[in-house]
Amino acid sequence: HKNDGHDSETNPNAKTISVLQEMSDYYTRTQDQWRSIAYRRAIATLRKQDHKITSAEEAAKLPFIGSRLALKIEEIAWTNRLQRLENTKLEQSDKVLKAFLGIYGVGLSQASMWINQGYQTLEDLLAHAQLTKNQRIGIEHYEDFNTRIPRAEVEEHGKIVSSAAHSIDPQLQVVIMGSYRRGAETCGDIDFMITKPGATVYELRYILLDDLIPSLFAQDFLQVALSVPSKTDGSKWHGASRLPGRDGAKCRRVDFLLVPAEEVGAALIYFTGNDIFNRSIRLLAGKKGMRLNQHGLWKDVVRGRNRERITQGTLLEGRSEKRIFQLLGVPYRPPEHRIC
Ligand code: DCP
Ligand code: MG
Ligand code: MN
Repeated sequence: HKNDGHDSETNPNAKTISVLQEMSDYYTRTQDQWRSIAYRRAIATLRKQDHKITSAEEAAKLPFIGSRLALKIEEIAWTNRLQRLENTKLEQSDKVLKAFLGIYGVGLSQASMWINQGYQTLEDLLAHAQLTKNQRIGIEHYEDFNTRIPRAEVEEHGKIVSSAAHSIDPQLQVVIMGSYRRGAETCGDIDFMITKPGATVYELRYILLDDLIPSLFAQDFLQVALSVPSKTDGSKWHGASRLPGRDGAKCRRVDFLLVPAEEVGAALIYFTGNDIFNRSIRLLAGKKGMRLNQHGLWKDVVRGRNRERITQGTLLEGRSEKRIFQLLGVPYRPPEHRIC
């Protein structure tokens, strides 16, 4: 989840937060955006409290917590559960939706389409639905891809990728990003940034596609490719890896991001996340008349009538993560604190 397990033992409102998070996820699935956001805001408020909130009266005085949410917080604090959440768990349609959304690459529209077509289980889909190659892989690895990866195992995958990279080119740098860089105890997938001093993304693509990926397949480390850049376009490779020669080792989702040296700072911010932190820091850049993306921080972006971008603008900074924070006028936030 969004909190990377930081709340789990330490936060006095951990239980309340996790129940409210489940409610927010439920409303996201049912496309009730307004409620989903209301729950997320309440969670953010609770996370900042230094003691357990046990009464509706106290809860209602906090920012972003209305009287109805306050009553729910009281109910959770006293009973360790929320009747409203228990009710959602009995909804058959939500169970199916949840299951289908757990397939790699499947979003709400695809999942709802299958449900409307009458499919109820993963077995139904495998037997009767028209599936893409990736959807089939996603279902075949359903359990593995939905199991969190312990931090120590992420590091083992990292060692294999680094040593393959270094034997191809000692100048290649491999950094583990995503929830791992934020310090999470367990990760949903393994995110690698691949960079090399002076190299363009064009050059990195050749190294990845001609050397690194084949070498990792040859070691029986990579198992499948899900999404691959072409020789001329793209900077992301998605697939799955498994620690070779281990009985019962799980197949893990892995992502590679190719980053030219002059974009490393912006890529560090983008690929460290989390996704909600990224949204808010990009919004902040926009408010200050700048634009932040995975390539850099830009100024003087020319926009048309409908705010559509006409020019890229001028690059202010791409190389240094700290400098980007500085130019945005906000104190540097270490990765462990980029959880929203
Ligand atoms: N990212 C983003 N917006 C998205 C998806 C990703 O900004 N829609 C960025 C922020 C993420 C990073 O890419 O932190 C890596 O994406 P992951 O989906 O791998 O997410 P995390 O690594 O943060 O979490 P998990 O442990 O679930 O993989
Ligand atoms: Mg990740
Ligand atoms: Mn990822």
